[in-house]
Amino acid sequence: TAYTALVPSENSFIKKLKTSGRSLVVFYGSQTGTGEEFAGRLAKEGIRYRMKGMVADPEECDMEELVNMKSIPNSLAVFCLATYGEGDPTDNAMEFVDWLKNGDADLNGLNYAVFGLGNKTYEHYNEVAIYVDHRLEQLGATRVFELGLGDDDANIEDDFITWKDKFWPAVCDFFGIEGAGEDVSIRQYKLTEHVDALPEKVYTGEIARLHSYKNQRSPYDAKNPYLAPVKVNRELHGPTSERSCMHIEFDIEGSTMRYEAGDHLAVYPVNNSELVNKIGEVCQVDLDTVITLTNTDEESTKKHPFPCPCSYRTALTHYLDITSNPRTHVLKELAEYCSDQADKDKLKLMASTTPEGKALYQQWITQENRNIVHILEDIPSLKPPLDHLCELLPRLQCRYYSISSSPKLHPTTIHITAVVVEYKTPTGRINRGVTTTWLKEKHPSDPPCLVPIFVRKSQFRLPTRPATPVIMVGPGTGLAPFRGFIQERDIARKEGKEVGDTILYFGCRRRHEDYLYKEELEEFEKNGTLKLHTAFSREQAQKEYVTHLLENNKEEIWSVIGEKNGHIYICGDARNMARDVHNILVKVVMERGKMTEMEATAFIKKMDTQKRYSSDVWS
Ligand code: FMN
Repeated sequence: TAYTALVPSENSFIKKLKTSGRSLVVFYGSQTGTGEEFAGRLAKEGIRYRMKGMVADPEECDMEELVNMKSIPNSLAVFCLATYGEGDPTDNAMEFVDWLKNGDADLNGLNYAVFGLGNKTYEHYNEVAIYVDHRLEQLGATRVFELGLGDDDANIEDDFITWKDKFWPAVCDFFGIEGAGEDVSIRQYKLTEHVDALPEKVYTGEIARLHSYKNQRSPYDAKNPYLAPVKVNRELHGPTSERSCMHIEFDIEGSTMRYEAGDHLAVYPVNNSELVNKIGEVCQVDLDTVITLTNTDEESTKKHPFPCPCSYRTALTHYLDITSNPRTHVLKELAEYCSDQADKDKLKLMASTTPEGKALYQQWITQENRNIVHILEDIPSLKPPLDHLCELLPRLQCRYYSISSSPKLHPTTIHITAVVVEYKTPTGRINRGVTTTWLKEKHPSDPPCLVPIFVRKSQFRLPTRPATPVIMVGPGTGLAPFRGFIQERDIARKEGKEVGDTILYFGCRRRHEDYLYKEELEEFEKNGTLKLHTAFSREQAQKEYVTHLLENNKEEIWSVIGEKNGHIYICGDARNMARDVHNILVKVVMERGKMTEMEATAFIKKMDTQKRYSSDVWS
């Protein structure tokens, strides 16, 4: 409105920068916290170069103010931006990117740099960062340092620190800053211990609103999850399988929660109590101490790193990620708390960007897969204050699962299909997936086991007209969303609607071992709802996968996608499967559609834009 243009609002980052004597602002587009963490690290490091920095969430800022950045002398705006889905910005950067796209702001005089967060297994690798970097220049801004791209499939931490190492000298060059200051670690949060905290004022695991788990109020979302009772928890694998796959049904009756087949279910997990206790022992702290961590930067919109006040136990159980491999800046800050010089040197080396340091981090942290508990165990002289550790650890994230039911058949329950993650690390330890291990123990009971969940809408949808034929490629738990799709097509058929072919490609190791929902699928096949193609990779000498079946069914594929304007869906955790399927489709279109490779690729691309070619893949 005209108002905000005249009077700097709460959301004026320029005003904040000016009143606190800062010249560096680091914006982040982040969904699961990595981009936010990187932004925080950059803002903090600015002080070494006499550029006092501030982190900012574009969703909470008037981004139009970028045109006025030049009113702050020697100022710099950095953007740490993740890419999602089909090359989309994160929720919090959506509006900003739209503004760049649709507007024609004059950004002359704005100095900037962009670091992108992405994953090479996705087709639209780092598209948001690439676009923003290019668009800012187009609008007249000055690129101070080249675009950096982080690949979360390889080692994004390495990509980031390598970029950062060259970024700062370039910034110094650009602004004529001479010599870096001391590399001192400054605490971001101040500790308060509460001796007589009133229990009703203390958070016990709520994501945002105090007592939100006691008095639940819809609508439910990421900040306000619904505590759903577990109604069913059943093993899907046969007794000979060495793995476990759970079919879980959450009760949503009376919650007003709605979902559609193809949506995702987010689950907030809880950390294992043995790991939590171990940290308490090493740090020699009573985990039931109630604390508040308060940001020392008063301008920051983030007052606390997690809901405070809460006990250390709550923080370590509900709010902090204690099972991932810690990033280098955590090791660097922890190094100061080693009483043994050799231990200190080792941590510092791992946090450095020297080739030896990177190699050691790669081996000792990444390959040998150590989490914070393993590090504390293996470096006995390391005794960090627990409040500092809590400041450094990243937030525990919710996990997303493809919903495996249709609301048309199951209006009051949401189903998921999840493999229990458990493996031995090179140091002989057993690592367990936080969420699946926790869910494994949740069975129907009275009182019920409650799990904090919310539904995230997806783009993964059946065609609006049931008459449109569909091909679904879903090996392993990639079957999940298709179970919902098939249920929906079955209902349409039983209602007497005209339903096009519903074709499923499913694959697993052996039919008696990990063939998920075998009876259900065979029943759908028998009643005429489903055409089923199965590949059992380990039942014969020659490995057979769904991709092999696709290669042998070119006629059927072309009939669906070429002749009947049908849809094709791919889902699964097979890293390269989506690419393989894409290549096979190009071949099918070339052969059956009599097109050149270029025309065939364009044909598939068009299916993509028409939402007739969708994938829901994870790696
Ligand atoms: N990276 C890409 O480069 N392109 C994508 O299209 C893309 N889609 C993603 C979709 C999902 C569901 C997930 C979980 C990740 C995707 N990624 C993609 C990778 C993320 O951008 C990457 O992991 C990044 O580090 C996340 O940053 P954040 O923690 O700040 O949200």
